[in-house]
Amino acid sequence: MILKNKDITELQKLINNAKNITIATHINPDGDAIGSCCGLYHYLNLLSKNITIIIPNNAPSNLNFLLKNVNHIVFEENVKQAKQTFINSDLIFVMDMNNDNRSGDTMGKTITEMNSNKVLIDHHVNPDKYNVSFSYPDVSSTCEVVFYILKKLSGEKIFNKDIATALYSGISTDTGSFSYSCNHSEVYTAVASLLKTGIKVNKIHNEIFNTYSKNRLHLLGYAISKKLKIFEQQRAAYIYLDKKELDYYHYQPGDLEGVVNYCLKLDGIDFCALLSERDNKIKMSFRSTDEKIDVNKFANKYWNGGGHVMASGGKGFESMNEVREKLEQQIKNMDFISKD
Ligand SMILES: [Mn+2]
Repeated sequence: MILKNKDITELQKLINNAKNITIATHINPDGDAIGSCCGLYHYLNLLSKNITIIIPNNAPSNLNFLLKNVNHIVFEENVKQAKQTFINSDLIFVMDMNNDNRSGDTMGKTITEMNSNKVLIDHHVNPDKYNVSFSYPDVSSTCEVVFYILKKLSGEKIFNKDIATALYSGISTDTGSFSYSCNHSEVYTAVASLLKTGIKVNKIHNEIFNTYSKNRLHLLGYAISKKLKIFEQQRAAYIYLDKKELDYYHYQPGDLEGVVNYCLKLDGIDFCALLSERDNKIKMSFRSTDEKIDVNKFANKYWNGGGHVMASGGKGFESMNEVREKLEQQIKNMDFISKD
């Protein structure tokens, strides 16, 4: 991945001139969102800046270890303080999202209203315009992009354990522990550099992936054994979970993280979806095993969403039954394979 010198020079200037820096990311922050914010935070901390991370809502509890000793505000819990922090900041970083709206309506609007300089660091397709943009859809994760930026700004020696832990967390979660979106040798070179700081991969892996509650594990078992529909002929499958089922298993944010991928463990399945009922919508995740099945396009065309070629999300505003009917028709028509 080649960064443009012009962007780095511009970024350097913006950082030098900024005192108060705010780092923002998307709603329902995942490992890459939190990791990229924290990696950048720990770097800027070395430069003695006044830094705040603002996340729209709480991160899943398995990511809290990254936010320990990090100055951060949860927007929905503290709107007033969060808004004031945005107003006071002379530089805003927009991380792991392609436009302000991905922070949710209120936080998104707040970011858009700000006149301060804004820098985008992301790997989703179709980004909006920012003062400086580091948008690399072919890179595994935003954390990997942050790695290259920091290395270019200050050299590899700048990485410490805090930066490395955060960036490693995002790279490993966004690649499903190095099982997809990581066909570039560069990502392993980046990880090798991070490991030189002395971080322990097994410890981080345990923190992130092996901290299920009993309820979460039971919910996973139930979803797979009772709520999985398979369409062998179309090589497709999906899991659907109603609100009352999520309530029964005391659903916590993050509990469905990775559940969609279990459908792809089936031999002969190339496209899958996870449908889960939320307050006024059906939340949807899509995955595919092949670039030819572009689930970003599919989510964009039919389900008010998008993301990446092989991993995307969307939402349906009808009832679960109606959404399922529509999806099943699309599966039968093989609409997930783009015809244009
Ligand atoms: Mn990401």
